Amino acid sequence: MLQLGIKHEKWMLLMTALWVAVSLSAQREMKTINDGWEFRKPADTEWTSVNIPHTFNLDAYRQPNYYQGKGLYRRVLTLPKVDPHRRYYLKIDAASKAAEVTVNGKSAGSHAGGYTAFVVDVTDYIQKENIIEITVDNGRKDITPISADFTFWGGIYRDVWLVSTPEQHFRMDNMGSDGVFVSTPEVNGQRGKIQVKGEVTNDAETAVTLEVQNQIYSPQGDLLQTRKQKVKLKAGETREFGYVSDVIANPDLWSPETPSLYKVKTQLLNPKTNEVIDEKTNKVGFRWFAFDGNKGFSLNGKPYKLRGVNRHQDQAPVGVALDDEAHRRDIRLIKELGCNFIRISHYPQDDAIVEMCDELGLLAWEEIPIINIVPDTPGYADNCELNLREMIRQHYNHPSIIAWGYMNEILLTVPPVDSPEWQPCKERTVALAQRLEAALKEEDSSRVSVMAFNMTNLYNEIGLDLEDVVGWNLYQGWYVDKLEDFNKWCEDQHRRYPHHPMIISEWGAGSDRRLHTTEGRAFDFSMEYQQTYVEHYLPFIEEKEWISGCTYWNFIDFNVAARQESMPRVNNKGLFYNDRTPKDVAYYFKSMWRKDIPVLRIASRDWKVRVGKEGVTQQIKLYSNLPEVELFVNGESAGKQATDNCHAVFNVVLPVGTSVLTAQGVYGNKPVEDVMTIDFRPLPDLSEGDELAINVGSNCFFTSALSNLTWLPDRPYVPGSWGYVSGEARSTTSEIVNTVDVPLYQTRREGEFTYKIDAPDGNYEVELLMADVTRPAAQLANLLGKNKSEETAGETRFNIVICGRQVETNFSPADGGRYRTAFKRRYIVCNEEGCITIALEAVKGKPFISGIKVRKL
Ligand code: GCB
Ligand code: CA
Repeated sequence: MLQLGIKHEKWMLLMTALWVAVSLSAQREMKTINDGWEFRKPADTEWTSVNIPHTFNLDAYRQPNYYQGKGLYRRVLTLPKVDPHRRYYLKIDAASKAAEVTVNGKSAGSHAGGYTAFVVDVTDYIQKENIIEITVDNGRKDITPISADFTFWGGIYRDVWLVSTPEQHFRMDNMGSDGVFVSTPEVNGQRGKIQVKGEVTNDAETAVTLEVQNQIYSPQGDLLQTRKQKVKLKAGETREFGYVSDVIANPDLWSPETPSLYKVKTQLLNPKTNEVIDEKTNKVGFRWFAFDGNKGFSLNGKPYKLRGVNRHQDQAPVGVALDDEAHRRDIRLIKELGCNFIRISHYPQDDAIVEMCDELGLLAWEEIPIINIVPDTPGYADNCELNLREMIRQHYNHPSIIAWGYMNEILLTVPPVDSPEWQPCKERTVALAQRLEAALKEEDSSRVSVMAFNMTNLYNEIGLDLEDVVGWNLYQGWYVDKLEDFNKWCEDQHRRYPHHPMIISEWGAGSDRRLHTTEGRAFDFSMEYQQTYVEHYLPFIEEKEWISGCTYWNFIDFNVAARQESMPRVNNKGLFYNDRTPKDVAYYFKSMWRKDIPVLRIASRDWKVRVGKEGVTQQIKLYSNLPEVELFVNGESAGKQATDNCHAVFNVVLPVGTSVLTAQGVYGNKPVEDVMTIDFRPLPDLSEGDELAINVGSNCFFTSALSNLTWLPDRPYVPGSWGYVSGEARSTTSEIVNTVDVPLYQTRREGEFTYKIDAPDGNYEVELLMADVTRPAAQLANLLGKNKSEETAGETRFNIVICGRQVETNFSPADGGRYRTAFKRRYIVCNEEGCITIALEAVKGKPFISGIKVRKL
């Protein structure tokens, strides 16, 4: 009896276990297999252990020519059992740029495209013990992008899933999509209908009759409608299903302000047992929109300005190997800034991004990366079309998406229009655009198509104006022309093509936290010029109703391995630093775009150490959406000011040392305050042993991130002080090697000139900083030839005379081929004249210096 009892218990346990196993395994199962991978490059002999998301391009943080080629991944995959009545798949959310998958040595599938997901059916290869190998290749030239201002990170940098389904399931081989598509064929304030379409596959060897059940839930979670349909499937058959729901009266509309989401649960049922065989849940937003060339954008019947940013996906130190929570964090930050729109640039991004746009309320433009030029490479156009269709099918169900894009600045690097290469290039480009436009509309006629143009009218002239909405990438006052030319460009386009709706899809200026100025100018990379630039553009965009909206370039400072400028390998036009802390300028946008909360910010977090003459005023800027603001320095009011264009600038005298700045305003009846501390240091006093450091040739203060020493902007000599006599200020965007203080060496004074520094007599250490940039580096096309004017012929040779003594004779800073290489030399000199003079005498070419530092011994 006792024995039997135990047996009985065991049997019961076994039955329970079996029952659990059967009922669980009846449905789809999905889990990540991101852990436990090994990686090597073909040339490596050793494997290293890695987790996914992973990129093999952290070298993009160090060098322009990052690795582009193959990367090998492998992993052991052990299954407790393989059920002959189930199907097994690998879903890879992104492998850049191409991937080949083998299971147990047998080829199971491949994919071309680095930004879209793909599914590989591994049912025929899978066993209990498996070796999965995935070879990726980011060097493929037949897969877009082939030229662009960002790093083509290689690797498996989004999730890898193991999916198993019963033999009947929603279609799995539909371009990485869910196989179930939802839309709102009818939507207005009074009525809404939901359409569900999809396909069911029967992988069994016998025919079956199943049911598809769709259930619609309200945003509050109430079940509103249930509809069942029969689907008869022969062995091996895939069959469509679809239905349009009954009317949902007075639907809760989706908008960025009210992101109400209905839910559609689509289930595949066994009609006899009612058992759920497969299931997909999608969220649906009721919203409609229109673009109009004259009236701009409208959402749910009302005029609506699109306010947004472009978003790249990288973050140091992991490159693009970001977890979902990092993607979601970005959408939160963008939303918090007051955006209602995002350009998911320049490529499809993680599902977490679009899901978050739906949830938090951001309208979205998503695009595939066809950039700068359409190459004449076999297979390229086919791959582009594939990637476009994949993007649309994979993200079709997201109400946030309103626009699909497929080309960015596609005429940027084309051959000149009077060259023989132009005609075939033009034909290729227009043909691809036409092909993609047709594919896009075939996939989804409920969204608009967009293309981003750069600053030439050629697009309109050769037939590239075929898309519904044009995005203009405009950089007047940065790469070219003056700030006012931005307004002129937009007005001119609107006058000539009034029916073509327009978004300002890019506009931006670079900024580097180490550079500050009171006289900002294009390409000085000061934080202040970036502010001037955006303060000019944004009011115009806001004011013109025929501009549908904008996306600032870019949300963050992002990695471009090949970019040079002040921060090599970084495009620093971000509103946020790459680590996602906001720059001061972000608060301008927040002040402009958020009216639901008070915004008041002392815009000097990026410039917390000021150096200047004692008693001379410093400018302190406040960004605010309040009508009036007041600033206090150490508790004393510096006055009240009305804000204009969401800012006010106070001129205040800061005492030496640390001061507390307090900004105050009123929102409604509530007081609002912002507080920060700022340091003020007087100009260096040589007789006190201070170091006088001069950023020769520059309008900017430069504070070294290493020593914290501030290099002062250059200026003409006046007695009693220091400065240059004659010469010309010049700058370069070329990368300078052998230094971290790159910007110091990118500006210089050139010509036969003298530098004079009034100083008490005595012995001094005089340090000269130099880097020969007469041979500029090759630059990205995006810089629009910014470096061309710098080219000078031949080498430079000169003599240097300090305090009457010739310290260098017939000297060439580029000796030994050291072009674009930073170096410093220190000279011990004796000043007997009350003034240290540094004279440059040309032997050949134009002499120059980039920086001067003086210290009394
Ligand atoms: C552009 C490109 C973008 C660049 C940007 C820039 O027009 O579309 O990819 O990063 O300019 O900063 O130059
Ligand atoms: Ca300099």
